[in-house]
Amino acid sequence: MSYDPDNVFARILRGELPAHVVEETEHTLTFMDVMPRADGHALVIPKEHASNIHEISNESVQYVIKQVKRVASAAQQVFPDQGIRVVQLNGSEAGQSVFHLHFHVIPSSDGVNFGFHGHASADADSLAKHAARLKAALSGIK
Ligand code: DGP
Repeated sequence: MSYDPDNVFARILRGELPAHVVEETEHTLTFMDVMPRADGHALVIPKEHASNIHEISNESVQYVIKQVKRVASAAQQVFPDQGIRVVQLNGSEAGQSVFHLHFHVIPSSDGVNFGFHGHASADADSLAKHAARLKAALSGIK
């Protein structure tokens, strides 16, 4: 599909929209999902423009997957009693709603409704708190 350079994640990358950023690397950005499925729900995106997994270059996807692994490890440290789900959707038929490739990293516990999307925006204090906890955990992860 053709990439829309004005999708919300592209705008976050350009600094045109705010986000609770956990970490920026040369090739990726990690920030809190504004409609979290659970506390600590983070998103990892490439800086490369790609709508979905089919469009990302082999070089860029390596950086993204490495960062997903680091963020999953950080989430496990911050939420030691939970499991960590990594989810990635391609195409509206699969439930994708923002067409810039992204990986969800979601702390998950028994009893969570596994229907996928959150329904309400989280308050800014909660997003900032979880961004800070993940950021602190990431500082110790290679
Ligand atoms: P997906 O269905 O996989 O395309 O998930 C898109 C996610 O993006 C969804 O969980 C909500 C989140 N989201 C949508 N708009 C924004 C935004 O402006 N900022 C942030 N931080 N997250 C957003």
